[in-house]
Amino acid sequence: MSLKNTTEAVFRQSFGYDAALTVQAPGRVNLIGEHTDYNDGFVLPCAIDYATVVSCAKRDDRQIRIIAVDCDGEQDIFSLDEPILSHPTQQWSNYVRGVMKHLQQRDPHFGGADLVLSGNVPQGAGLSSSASLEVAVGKAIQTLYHLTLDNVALALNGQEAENQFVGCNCGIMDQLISALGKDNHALLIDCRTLGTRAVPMPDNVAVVIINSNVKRGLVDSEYNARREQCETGARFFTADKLRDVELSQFAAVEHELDPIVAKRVRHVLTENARTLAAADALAAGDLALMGTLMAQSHASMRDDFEITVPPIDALVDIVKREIGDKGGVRMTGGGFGGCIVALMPTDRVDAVRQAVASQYQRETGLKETFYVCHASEGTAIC
Ligand code: GAF
Repeated sequence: MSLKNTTEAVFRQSFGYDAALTVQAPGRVNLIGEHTDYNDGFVLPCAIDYATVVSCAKRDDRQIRIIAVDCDGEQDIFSLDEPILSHPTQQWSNYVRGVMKHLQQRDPHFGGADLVLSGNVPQGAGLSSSASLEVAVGKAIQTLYHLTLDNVALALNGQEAENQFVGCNCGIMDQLISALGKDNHALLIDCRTLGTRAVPMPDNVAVVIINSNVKRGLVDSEYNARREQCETGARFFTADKLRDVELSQFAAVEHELDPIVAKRVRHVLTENARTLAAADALAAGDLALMGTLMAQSHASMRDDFEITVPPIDALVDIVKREIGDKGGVRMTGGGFGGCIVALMPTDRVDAVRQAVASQYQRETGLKETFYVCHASEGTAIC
């Protein structure tokens, strides 16, 4: 049964009437440009064909009722007329509560709603299941109540909810690509202006995502530490953000910086340059150049930003050996586990799948999960 059929059927069974509409918002994979978004830099993600789906209807009171199909049908209910506080035990409902609270601050012209949620974005894999939930819930209320907020505002609202309500200090990439993704395209996003350029995916190229299934620990604390190190670097240059620092400027004074901060700054500055080059390489269908840039990105995340872990490095090496210069592969997302992303001719996918199946577990003791994805449209009514 499709997600939409599921949420609509659960809606009918649970609330005793039909949902007025169903919306979806996708997860994402970032092709290149890691830890650059909160430095006002460039990223090149695409939305994927895994999504969170919300069936919904207006209520004529000020209550929000929600059912999470994937959490054993757990429910939450709260009022828009009382201060919206964190749920003490149900983490999933804090994404919904946070979105509602911040939406009220942006545009209070909405009332109650019944919502049923379900999704197939792998959770905890670094593919932005939470951003897709935030954007989907925002889209549901925007559509039900004809709010004048556009999809960029829904993305900013989701980020605000995540930063201020859930307490995770993420950048804007994940929510923005979930809101604006374009079928068969990646988006080059300027995280300072939020301007985007759609970059067509070349014909016969597969987007492969492989989950290392490394248990991710310390992700939040390490993420925040990286952010602080980047801010320290920007302050050294009396810059607002590392986006304002030139590579030549950095090279001239690199030795004066704290060595760890210097490595973090080098990653961000070189990653921004690689991301801009990658958008052009992808647009030109130049998979060999894409491969070189993705390999450099991975090395920079491993050696300078220090966010990869040995099983992820092993997985990247296995795929690299198999695809050679016919494609690219790197870790994707915040780091410390999660997924790798690879671009390759579609006729190579089976060989890569087999190579990973026969080598990854032997080398690391872990079993991978393999996804062949399609670059997809952002949030929409289903
Ligand atoms: C996580 C964050 F949510 C993003 O904002 C981004 O910083 C990413 O890590 C690293 O590129 O997904």
